[in-house]
Amino acid sequence: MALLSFERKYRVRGGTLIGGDLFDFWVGPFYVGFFGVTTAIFASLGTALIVYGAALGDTWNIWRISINPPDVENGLALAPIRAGGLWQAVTFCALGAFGSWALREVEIARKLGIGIHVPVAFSFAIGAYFTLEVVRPILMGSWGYAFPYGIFSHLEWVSSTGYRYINFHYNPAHMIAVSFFFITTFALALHGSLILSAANPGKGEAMKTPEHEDTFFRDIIGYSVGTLGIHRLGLFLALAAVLFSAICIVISGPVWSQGWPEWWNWWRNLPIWG
Ligand code: 07D
Ligand code: 07D
Ligand code: U10
Repeated sequence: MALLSFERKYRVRGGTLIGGDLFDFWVGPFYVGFFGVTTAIFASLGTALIVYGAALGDTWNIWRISINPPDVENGLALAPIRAGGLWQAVTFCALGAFGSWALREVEIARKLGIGIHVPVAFSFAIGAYFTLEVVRPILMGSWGYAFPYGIFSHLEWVSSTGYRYINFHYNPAHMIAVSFFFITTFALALHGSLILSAANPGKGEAMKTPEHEDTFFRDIIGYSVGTLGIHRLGLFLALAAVLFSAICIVISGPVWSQGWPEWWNWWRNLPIWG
């Protein structure tokens, strides 16, 4: 019940980006809005196209269903529906749905009078997807370089694309991205455990304060980033992980087409080794 009174106070009209009062209402727990309607249309259409693609294919095994992009030879042209055109339509729907979802987040943030940090963060994920499915294929001259929509098939794509460059671990941007993912989970583990430690000091004791949290880290490493600072840091780390992921894949092919281990020859070729 507490949540309902909260919702009555904060579920206000206005703040929409488009369409004024049209669709400015809720269905059950969900805010609808113009972009909720476009999300529902794109997501339903995209899902229906995937099911249609599965029906055209040779399996209903959920792990093996795959909607493949056109052959590399098709280049950047529109493809026949059974030869990659379906993949193109699904990609269009996916971008429509993800973009609509981000804009719906913006409208909700505007209603609440809060910042748009959440949609900005989501935009980085959309950016990585856009890089994989649109930017890199265009730079390489064919939709055939994009990943297919299937649970196992998209793993095959990651593996074969990795081996195409001999050992993807040698990609310097992949190294930075992987490290940022590791740092992100490390930071979240530290943050989650620190907050819970202050909230659960022991039976019968009062909850401890942010000063205790600060002091823990001053005592152990001589510095505390602060209670707001850790959230800024967390967001930065997570977004950097995704940004460097997008960089690592967009340079694979368009910028460097040999194996990634060879890229490191610049080190051996430094004049300082004599
Ligand atoms: C927990 C939030 C909930 C989201 C979930 C995903 C679908 C797909 C569609 C059958 C953390 C919902 C899934 C709607 C069903 C069909 C056609 C987010 C959480 C539960 N992958 N990937 C998975 C996607 C890429 C890679 C799982 C999407 C790139 C590896 C799931 C995309 C590369 C592994 C999945 C995408 C890549 C996975 C769990 C889009 C590099 C695994 C995801 C749109 C980024 C893991 C069988 C998860 C696995 C896995 C979805 C893109 C690599 C099916 C939607 C091409 C190496 N990916 N993926 O928990 O078990 O995310 O695979 O870009 O090992 Mg993938
Ligand atoms: C693209 C997801 C976007 C999602 C969106 C939302 C729905 C709705 C609905 C649940 C980017 C979708 C929402 C569908 C769902 C409901 C209701 C996120 C995206 C918009 N790698 N590698 C990465 C590691 C190796 C290779 C990134 C580790 C091998 C290739 C990350 C290892 C080879 C590519 C990463 C490892 C190889 C990558 C992925 C270890 C294979 C990429 C994260 C320990 C032989 C991909 C932009 C990411 C990339 C990528 C980690 C190993 C190849 C840094 C830890 C050596 C080809 N790898 N990798 O990008 O950069 O998320 O993509 O071995 O393309 Mg790698
Ligand atoms: C954080 C936090 C914090 C909190 C928090 C959180 C971060 C300050 C205060 C939040 C964190 C959590 C709750 C923890 C758990 C979260 C995760 C592990 C992340 C992963 C999340 C999930 C896996 C859940 C994903 C669920 C989703 C996306 C909801 C699915 C909803 C729908 C399908 C409906 C979407 C609504 C729309 C489109 C708006 C419009 C609505 C309508 C028109 C009505 C309904 C629509 C129809 C009838 C049409 C049908 C078609 C649709 C919807 C399209 C979909 C197609 C399908 C085929 C399904 O920091 O501390 O605490 O809590």
